[in-house]
Amino acid sequence: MAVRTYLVTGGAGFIGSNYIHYMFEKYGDDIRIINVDKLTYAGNLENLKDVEDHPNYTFIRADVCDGEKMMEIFNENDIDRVVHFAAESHVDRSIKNPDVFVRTNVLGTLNLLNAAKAAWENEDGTFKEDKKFLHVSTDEVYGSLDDDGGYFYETTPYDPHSPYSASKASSDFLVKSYMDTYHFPANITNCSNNYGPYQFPEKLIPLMINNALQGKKLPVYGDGKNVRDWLYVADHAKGIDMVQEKGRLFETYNIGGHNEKQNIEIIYTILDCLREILPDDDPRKANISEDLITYVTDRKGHDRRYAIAPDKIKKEVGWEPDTMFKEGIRKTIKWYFEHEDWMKNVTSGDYQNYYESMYANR
Ligand code: NAD
Ligand code: TDX
Repeated sequence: MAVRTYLVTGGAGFIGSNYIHYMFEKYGDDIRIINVDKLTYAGNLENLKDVEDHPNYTFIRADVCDGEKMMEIFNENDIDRVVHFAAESHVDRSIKNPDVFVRTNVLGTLNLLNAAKAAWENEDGTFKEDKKFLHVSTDEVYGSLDDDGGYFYETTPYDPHSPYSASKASSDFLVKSYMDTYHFPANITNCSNNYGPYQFPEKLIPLMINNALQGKKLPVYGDGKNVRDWLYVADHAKGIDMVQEKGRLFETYNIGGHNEKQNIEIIYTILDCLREILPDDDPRKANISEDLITYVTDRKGHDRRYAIAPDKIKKEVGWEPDTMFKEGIRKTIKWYFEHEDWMKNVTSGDYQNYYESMYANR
């Protein structure tokens, strides 16, 4: 079997690094991975320490907004698959500073589409065989659901509310337009909220774990009853791979495991798990208390509820999650608890300024 070359963008981030681990574990030497990442605050090469010496792994530090560089990477490598994760991904940051979201998420995606199209298109406008582009998107593009029911299907009209989700929706439409106009060989996946190792502690789960371990307040937005549909990150990686190999080209697939939880439920679960996992003689155990829960001003435009209907990916591709929430959240908490140094490193430097600016007067 010929070795297949993957171009992964944003591979030093949370989901990208988990995806690279998943792929090397699954395919070993049968694949080559080129990871293109700008290393923003969210990108961390520590996440990939155990693959950095793999002979089939290459890291290139580059900005997806650098169109010439993207073309150069395609010219120098015979890329078979693109998996495009690179993005600004945090809703709260997008509310404070939307511009970089449009730049990276929209222009960056356009550059990659152009580079892949230039490399893969034949003179007659058809595309070379077995070349595929997968655009990693989110359920947030569909908007917000009511408390009392309904799901996001692939046919649900887009209705983004935050600058983040609007930029992701724009990038999805660009990919759709390349498929419709040029017959560009792509898929889009729209996944629900991920959790697991290597997630930057600006997002709900690692932020609450880190704060609880330090005895810091647990800031709950609004009434704490907003609902997210949580999926263990390795199951997302599996879904992406299955869609690329078994899905129909030009199709969108929603990825989610029917695991809706209110934010406040997640926080109680984290506190319970920490009490269970921490040894009695660990001084951090004394910090773990419901008294840390603090209700703060709500996020602007806060989407109420997300819930994915995964019927299509299940039926057409045969994907189902492997890790149920009870097991996944325990594994995740254990991972953060055992990787104190990772947390210390990512929360040094700019993180304190970020935290102050987001939470100090909330
Ligand atoms: P992340 O913020 O942890 O990682 C993003 C990565 O992209 C980082 O390594 C960063 O350095 C890199 N990056 C940012 N700007 C770049 C640029 N201009 N050029 C090159 N690299 C750049 O994000 P994540 O949570 O891993 O999300 C990955 C993708 O999955 C995003 O497209 C996001 O929209 C999507 N997604 C995330 C979730 C979730 O729950 N986290 C759910 C569904 C979809
Ligand atoms: O301090 C907090 N307090 C709080 O109550 C934080 C950081 C979050 N929240 C709430 C807001 C949301 O209702 O928790 C929920 C989850 O928040 P985030 O972790 O910021 O995720 P969300 O806004 O749902 O977006 C995530 O899922 C979809 C990812 O960040 C996106 O990249 C992905 O597309």
